[in-house]
Amino acid sequence: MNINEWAGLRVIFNKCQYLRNHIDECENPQQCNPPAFCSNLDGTFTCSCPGGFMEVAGDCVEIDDCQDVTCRQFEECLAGVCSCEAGYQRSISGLCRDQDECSDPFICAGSQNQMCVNNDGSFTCDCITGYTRNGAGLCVDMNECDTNPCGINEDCSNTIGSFTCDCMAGFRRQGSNCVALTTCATTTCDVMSQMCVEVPTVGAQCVCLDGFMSSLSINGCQDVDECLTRPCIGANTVCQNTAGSFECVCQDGFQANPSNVCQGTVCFQ
Ligand SMILES: [Ca+2]
Ligand SMILES: [Ca+2]
Ligand SMILES: [Ca+2]
Repeated sequence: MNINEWAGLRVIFNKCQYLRNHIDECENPQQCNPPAFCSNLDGTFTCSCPGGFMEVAGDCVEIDDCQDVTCRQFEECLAGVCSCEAGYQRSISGLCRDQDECSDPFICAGSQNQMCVNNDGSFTCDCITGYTRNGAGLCVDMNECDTNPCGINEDCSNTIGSFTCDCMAGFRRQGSNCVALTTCATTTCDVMSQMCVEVPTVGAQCVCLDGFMSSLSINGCQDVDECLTRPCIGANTVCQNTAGSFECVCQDGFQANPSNVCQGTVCFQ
């Protein structure tokens, strides 16, 4: 080996030394066990734990600031400090109490027909009465008639936000029931003073004929005494009340002439 060859070997040796000292072990992503991070050093490397962790038997374990902390009800320990759990807030007494999220009037205002329902530690946005949540998550009118909520002889009508129960045709409301309407065929009215009328949703009614008025004291209707209103204005006339009507007749001693005017009978003699 001549001097030049020797020099060449030294160059190669120095390069190997350099490369060995400058290998970046951290290029291997699995060099350290997460969450440890790798630091390349001259000829070596280290694995270090990040902040909040400590090395225990080669592993990084979270430093538990809460290990010796005992929190009260509805509290949780975060970084060694007791804070109210989500949904709770510190009250004047110093304890964590349920937060009434519903005190915010807009908390359920993102969608129509909702109301806020507060509960311990949380709240819900429920559909208001008469509405139900559809597949799209919206509160829409509930068709209550689907569940047949009405009684016997009643028809259900769905309305926006509610529903109604009305008597079927041919029935009328009597208290909480629907009863069949009466008909004139089975109703007896006073033939002298009344006539029968079938009123929709009411049934057969006995109504007073003209010249009669309803009366609680007699069965049927009572004759109107038209003479009380002095309807006879012709000279020498007098009013005579009749059942259902009245007549204007000549006073005693008078007679109707051909023109239907009451004249003293003495004039005809
Ligand atoms: Ca609450
Ligand atoms: Ca409805
Ligand atoms: Ca009369």
